[in-house]
Formats: sequence, C-alpha cells, structure tokens
Amino acid sequence: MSHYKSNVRDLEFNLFETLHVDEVLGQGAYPDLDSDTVRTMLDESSRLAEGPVAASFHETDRKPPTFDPATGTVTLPDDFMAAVRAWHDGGWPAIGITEDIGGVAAPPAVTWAINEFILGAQPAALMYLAGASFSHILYTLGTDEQKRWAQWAFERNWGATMVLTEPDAGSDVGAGRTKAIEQPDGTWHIEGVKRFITSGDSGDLFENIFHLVLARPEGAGVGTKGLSLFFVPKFHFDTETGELGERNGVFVTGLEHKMGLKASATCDVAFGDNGIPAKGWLVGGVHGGIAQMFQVIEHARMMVGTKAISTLSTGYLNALEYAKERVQGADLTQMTDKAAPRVTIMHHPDVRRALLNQKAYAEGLRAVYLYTAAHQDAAMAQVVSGADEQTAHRVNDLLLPIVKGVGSERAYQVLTESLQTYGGSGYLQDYPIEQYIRDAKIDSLYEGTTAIQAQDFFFRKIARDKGVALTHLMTQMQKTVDAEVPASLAGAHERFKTALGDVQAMVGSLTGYLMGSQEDMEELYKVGLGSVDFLMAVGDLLIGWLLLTHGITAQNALDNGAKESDVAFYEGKIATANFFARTALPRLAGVRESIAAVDNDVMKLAEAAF
Ligand code: ST9
Ligand code: FAD
Repeated sequence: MSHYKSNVRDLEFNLFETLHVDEVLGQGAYPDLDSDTVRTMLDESSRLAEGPVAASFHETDRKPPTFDPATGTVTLPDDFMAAVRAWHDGGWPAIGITEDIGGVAAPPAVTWAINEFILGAQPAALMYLAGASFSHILYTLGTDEQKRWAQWAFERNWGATMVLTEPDAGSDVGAGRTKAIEQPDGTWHIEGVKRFITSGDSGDLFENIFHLVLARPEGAGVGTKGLSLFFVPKFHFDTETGELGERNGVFVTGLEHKMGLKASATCDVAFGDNGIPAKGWLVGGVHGGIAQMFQVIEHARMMVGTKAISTLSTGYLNALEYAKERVQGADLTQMTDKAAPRVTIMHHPDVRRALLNQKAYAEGLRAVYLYTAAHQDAAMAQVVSGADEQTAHRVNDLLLPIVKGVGSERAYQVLTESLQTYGGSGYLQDYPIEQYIRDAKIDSLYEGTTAIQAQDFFFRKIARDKGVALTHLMTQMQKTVDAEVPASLAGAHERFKTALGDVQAMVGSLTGYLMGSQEDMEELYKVGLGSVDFLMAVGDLLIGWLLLTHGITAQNALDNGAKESDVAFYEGKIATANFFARTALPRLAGVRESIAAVDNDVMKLAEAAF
C-alpha cells in the first residue's frame, strides 16, 4: 500500500470553489485547457504519484544513492530512477513550462497543485527533474543561442542544478570565491569548490546535466553584485547540432550523508580541478548573476514550501487513518468504569485536537501556497484579489517567504503531532512518519534558512516595498472583517478581526525600530530579534483568514443544498476554521506584546553568559 495519500478533493475545492480558476481557463493564455481537463489532470497525476512514483520512497531512504570517487559518478537506485521516469514520461514536468520550448501552458496554481503530488510522494524525484523549469528560465534569460540550448535541454530531458553555496558562503552568497576567467573565444573557465549541490550528478539518469553556477569574474566587485551566472554543462555539446562531446571539467568529489531526503544526492562539486577546464558560458551575455539566479531561487523556494506542506498533508492523512483503527482505552466520560468498552483513539479529545491541528495547518498552508501561485499569473490574480499585474508580482514576492519559511517550520513542527498520533508505532520505520520528519527538516534550511526568509520578508518585501503588497493583502483581509458571515463562523470572524489588529500592531513596532535605526543603528537588532516570530505570526494570520473564507464558502455550499457526498467535507471546513481561530489566533496577542517589548539586552549579553 502506498505511503502517500493525496487530497484531490481539497485541491479541487481550492482551485474551483475559492480561487475560481475556471474563470481564466479556455481563453487568454490558456485556450486549450478547460475545467474538466484540469480535473482529469489532477486525478491522473495523483494516481501516478500514489502508485509508481511513491513505490520506492522507503527503499531509497534505506539504500540511498552511492558515489564512486574514482569516476566522480553518483549512482541512483534503479527503482528510484523508475519513479523519476514515470513522472517524466507522464509529461507532468512540462506543465506550466513555456510553449516556446515545448511545454504546456497552465495557470501556476494548477502547476503547483500537480507538483504537490510528486512532492509528497517522492520529493527528490522532482528535484532531479529540475531541468524542465531551469530550461524555461534559461530560455527567458539566455542569448538567442542559449535559447536553443534551453530548447534542447528540455526536449532531451537534461538534468540541471543551481550552484551557489561554498564552504564559506552559505546564507552569505556574496562571500563566494569561485572565479570566472574570460577566454579569448568569449567562453569562461570556472575555478572553485562548491558544496551541498543537489543532483550534482545523477549517473545515467540523464544524457547531460547543465549547472547554473554563480562565480566571480576576475576583477569584479565584492558581494553578490560582483557575481555572474554561468551555464556549465557536464558534457560539451556541438552548439549548432546539440550532439554530445567530451566531458567538461566539472566533477563531483563527494556525497553528503544526511539526516533525511537521502534519495536526493547532495554533492561537493569541483570546477576545473582535475586538469580539465570547467568551461562556462555567461548567461544572457550580461553580468547580472544574482538577479538572474533569483529567478531560479524563487521557483525553488516555492518548491521547498510546497514540498513541506505536501508532506504534512500526507502525514496528517496517514495519522487520521491510524486513529480510526487503533483501539486503546475507554471514552473519557467512562473513565471510572474499568469494564467500559474500549474505543478507537479517534474518540479521545486530545487525539481529536491533534488531528484538527494537523488538518488546519495542512489545509491552511495548502490554501496559502495556492493563493500565492494565483498571484504568479496576472489573469488569475485579477480574479482572486483584483490585483493588477504589477501588484500581483509584488504580492507573490511578499508571500514567497511565508510559503517557504512558515510552510517548512510549521510542517516539521506539526508532523511531530502526526507521529505522536501513532504512539510508539510512529517512531518505527514500519510507518512513514519518521521518514517524513527526517525528509522535511531540510526545508527550513536550504533555499535560505528561516532567519533569512524572515529578514527578506520584513526588510525587502515590506519595508523596501513601502508596504504596497502588504497593504493590498490586508485590504483583502479587511473586506472579510467588514463582511457579514454565517452564524456558524461568527466566533472565528471576531477572533480573526482581533488577530488582524495584532499583526498590524506588530508591523507598527517593527517599523518603529527600523525608523529608530536612523538615529541608533542598534535598533536594527530589534527587528532581527522579532523577525522570525513576526513571519510566523503573519503566516498564522493568513492561514486563519483563508480557513475562514473557506469556511464561508463551505457554509454557503451547505445552505445551497450540497451533494450528500460533500456534506462532511464542508462541515469539516467550518469546524477547522473555528478550531484554528480559537486555538491559534489568540496566541498572536502574545507575539504582539513580545515584539512590542523586544529589547537589546539579548545583544549585550556576554557570550560567556550563554
Ligand atoms: C539551494 C537548493 O539551497 C536547494 C534545493 C534545490 C532543488 C533544486 C530543484 C528545484 C526544482 C524546482 C522545480 C520547480 C518546478 C516548477 C515548475 C513551474 C513552472 N527576490 O539584499 P541584498 C537579489 S540553493 C529577488 O543586498 P545580499 C536582488 O537582485 C542555495 N531577488 O543581498 C538584489 O539586488 P537589488 C540557496 C532578490 O546581502 C540582490 O540579490 N541559497 C531577493 O547581497 C542583492 O540583494 C540561498 O537561498 C529576493 N527575495 O545577499 C541563500 N533577495 O537589491 C540565502 C535578494 O538591487 N541567502 N535579491 O534588487 C539570501 O537569500 C541572502 O539574503 C542574500 C544576501 C544572499 C540575498
Ligand atoms: P549558515 O549560513 O552558516 O547559517 C548557520 C546559521 O546562522 C543558520 O541558523 C542561519 O539562519 C544563521 N544565519 C546565518 N546568517 C545569518 C544572518 N545574516 N542573519 C541571521 N541569521 C543568520 N546550495 C546550493 O547552492 N545548491 C544546492 O542545490 C543546494 N542544495 C542543498 C541541499 C542540502 C541537503 C543542504 C543541506 C544544503 C543545500 N544547499 C545548496 C545549501 C543551502 O542553501 C545552505 O545550506 C543554506 O543556504 C544555509 O547556509 P549554511 O548551511 O552555510 O548555513
């Protein structure tokens, strides 16, 4: 039986009943896609994910990829490669990729809904298949010649990597020392050592791999702005015909041994270190490396958040199934009757609390990533929030650190409740949750740690944006506050109103510290001390809001005579909105107080006192 449990009904609810994706289908950028086709795509891709794609999930964890130092080659298990090929052969990596290179146009919300399946079933498989989306980006950024390479890379299913990190340059990408030396023929030789490179090699899974590498041209300035982006293939190819040639001088020198996500080969990679130069081409023929690389990073941050959220969802659904079967103890109301009938653990209040908490975060975070994806498309953003193209772009930028930072932190935290639901059995490898937890931990680390997401969120996405995107979002929230809601959600509505005020007060405190830094730079420490709590608080507010709006949609559907098979689903939506508003939103008042009271004593504390 598959470890992976998808939630197609909830995805359809988001896409069709709350985001109204049907309003952009069959016209504009998506003339060939209609609602029935999207529903069929969701059914087919979820079945593939639950079946062949998920099949080798545990096996690859126990017998992960291996590395041969003599050849610098990584070998992937055959059954894992079969999973990657199954997804590729189904045509799913082409969804959302520009038609100019052979992709299939689709609204990003649909693309990410489909990605959710593979990211829950076999996340590393999508990472090996990054070639499709990276080709799309290369096509967007590249010279005319590079656009042709991007087309080949997509058609021939080349692997791809993003190469930033070095031993002394992790969060601080601008500390990178890898050099780029220009050659008389206009190409570049890359020299340096990169580490932690996902899919740095993948054996014979692909005929070729292209690495997108940040390196510093000789004489360029310091920091991220001195970095340029290079296209560095594993094998050279005839740039006119695409025919493969000699090995390029980029070699894997080691494989990391990790806590989880073992199917994904994390590699040390040396450029130009073994007598063969690592030849690269300047992407787009321009020196704008960090801005170009951020186009890749934005996809990857979205991917990481969706991965975490999908893992939480399957963790919850597995725990739910277990709770309905496991018999233990008597009903609490019969606790004094030692002969009372034993019940399934689903009857115990604390198990119900934990399950509803899992459901609230899994479904609330799904709503967050899909709402974000809706703002990656001008037509859909217009439908969803009335944002024009530029505002939609800013809202997407604002929400990415929430998808990535809050998605990863909450998924890891709440997955421990999925494990707890199993009791001691959850700790065993007989069930998937312990692997989910190990595999999900990485999500708060790579693609920018949570601290980096939190600073990006406040300094860049709010302060530098002059609050434009945040104001747009809060205006949408205020509309919900001002609207009449069904009686079944009156309590949640009231609590949401209070929580919105709490978060607005947090913005006020942090902005005050930022302004104060013009007089006293150390006021900035206060932003640093409060920024992760703030990010998580905005995440909870957004979840509470989307769950509330979903509850309203559900109540309306019930009032309008929902089909019998949908009644429990809608009742669950209303209950979840109320539960989250009652248990999670009141905590924001405490965060508000703590951010208002941040003080720099923490920064003055001597290291010896820690
Ligand atoms: C990694 C990979 O960890 C892990 C997994 C890989 C899996 C690969 C597979 C992916 C598959 C994807 C599949 C998707 C399928 C979907 C299909 C759909 C079609 N936004 O603030 P400044 C830029 S890789 C945009 O001064 P510092 C901007 O150009 C390693 N741009 O920064 C800016 O200039 P300006 C990941 C941004 O102090 C310039 O940077 N490593 C943003 O110099 C400088 O900005 C990390 O993520 C932004 N948010 O440097 C590093 N921010 O201001 C984390 C900056 O003029 N560290 N720019 O516009 C950071 O992010 C740091 O904050 C820093 C600081 C490096 C940016
Ligand atoms: P550090 O930057 O040393 O951070 C250590 C701690 O300090 C963290 O808690 C961090 O939040 C905190 N910290 C650091 N700077 C600040 C600051 N300015 N303010 C507040 N707190 C701060 N990289 C690639 O280029 N390509 C890949 O494909 C890739 N894949 C990866 C796969 C795996 C499995 C792993 C583990 C890493 C991968 N990475 C990849 C690297 C990854 O992006 C980095 O590990 C990450 O950006 C953090 O860098 P670091 O590990 O050096 O930690």
